[in-house]
Amino acid sequence: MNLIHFKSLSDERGSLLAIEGNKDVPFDIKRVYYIYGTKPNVRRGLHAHINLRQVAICIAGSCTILLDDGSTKQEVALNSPMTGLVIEELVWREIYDFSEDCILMVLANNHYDEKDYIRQYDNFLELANEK
Ligand code: T46
Repeated sequence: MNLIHFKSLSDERGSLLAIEGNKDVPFDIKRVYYIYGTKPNVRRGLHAHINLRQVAICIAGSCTILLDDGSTKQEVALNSPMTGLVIEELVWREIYDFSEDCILMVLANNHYDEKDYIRQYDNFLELANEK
């Protein structure tokens, strides 16, 4: 699992954390989205991407992300705005245990493309095992 620890700039006023593409994350940032207001017991994700790199940061609250590369499954608890989880291509992801106040921000290296999604787990396993 690849975690990035961002540097927070704090003073008597509070904190500021800046993230720059190709410096603090290992790619150019082309898209930012965030997931919030998640209802209880919801599971999101349940797909992989053919060609997309992302970094997920829980900027408020907490959630859990399961990463599955086709041979190994890892669960990661995210609960700090200073920690980014790198999610590479061809990794199945599921997100759950959202706290009520969770805001999960995701930085992506590509624009949104529905054709990039692998939504069937069997298809994912085939592609992951070919890799
Ligand atoms: C991922 C996990 C962590 C857009 O129009 N633009 C976007 O950039 C995104 C990400 C989504 N959408 C639309 C597509 C759906 O109609 O927003 C709706 C909800 O997206 P989705 O069901 O894919 O959301 P999640 O939480 O299951 O997955 C998202 C990302 O799609 C995915 O890439 O890795 O968050």
